[in-house]
Amino acid sequence: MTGPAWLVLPTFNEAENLETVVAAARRVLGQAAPEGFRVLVVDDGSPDGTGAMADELAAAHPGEVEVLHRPAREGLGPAYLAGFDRALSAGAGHVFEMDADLSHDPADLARLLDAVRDGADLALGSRYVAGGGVSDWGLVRRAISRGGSRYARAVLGDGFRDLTGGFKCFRREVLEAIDLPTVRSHGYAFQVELTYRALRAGFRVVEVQIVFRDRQAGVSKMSARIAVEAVWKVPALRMRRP
Ligand SMILES: Nc1nc2c(ncn2[C@@H]2O[C@H](COP(=O)(O)OP(=O)(O)OP(=O)(O)O)[C@@H](O)[C@H]2O)c(=O)[nH]1
Ligand SMILES: [Mg+2]
Repeated sequence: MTGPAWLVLPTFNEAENLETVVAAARRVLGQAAPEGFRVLVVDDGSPDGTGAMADELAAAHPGEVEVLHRPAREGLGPAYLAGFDRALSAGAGHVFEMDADLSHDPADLARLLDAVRDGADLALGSRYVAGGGVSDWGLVRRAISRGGSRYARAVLGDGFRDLTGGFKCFRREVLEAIDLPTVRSHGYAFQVELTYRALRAGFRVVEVQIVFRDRQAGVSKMSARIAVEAVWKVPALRMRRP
């Protein structure tokens, strides 16, 4: 018997998306996770009131929704690390990562969990395997994302199609084994680094096709700094290979 499934949902100014994404995640996990589930919103003091809204959802759905408030915006990586800590110490059996802007379809949580139940240690939502894709992105954004994944694949040489995505399901043993306190990356590099560490530790990683949808509400937090970090961090991961 494994512990409940925890969904870690990092938010920065997602007031327009939060209610919808939490409701959908509760619905899907309520069906898909017989061991129970928890939605953990990790908010970095969003000025648009996302944190207060998350508190209201937690009060309305005790035992299903919980909030971790962090005082300042520190980036996606540190928010996830804080969320993983909370989930693991509360006894999570599986831990999900998912964007809160509805780019990731909460319905796919069930398929990621199935992949892990079928024997994977880590399931990656993948845009670049058969059946996966990206809707509504322009040519430039598509090219940057595909190029980023090709780059990570070439440097790390692992054969995975989509290494920069942030829709994942981990067995708790993976997060326990990969020495989270020493992870320092923030954006896309954070996603590459976690997967790379899991592979190096000998875990079985599979890709599950997903269709990524551009955010319909709210503002993107992607920045040049995050992309630049990935350009130098990915080879740095490789160099640390024992
Ligand atoms: N807690 C926290 N969450 C963040 C931070 N930066 C981004 N997020 C959240 O992480 C998820 C992904 O961020 P996005 O802004 O969608 O970034 P993106 O997906 O790279 O960019 P778009 O495709 O343009 O939306 C969203 O749920 C954001 O609200 C941060 O510094 N702290
Ligand atoms: Mg997004």
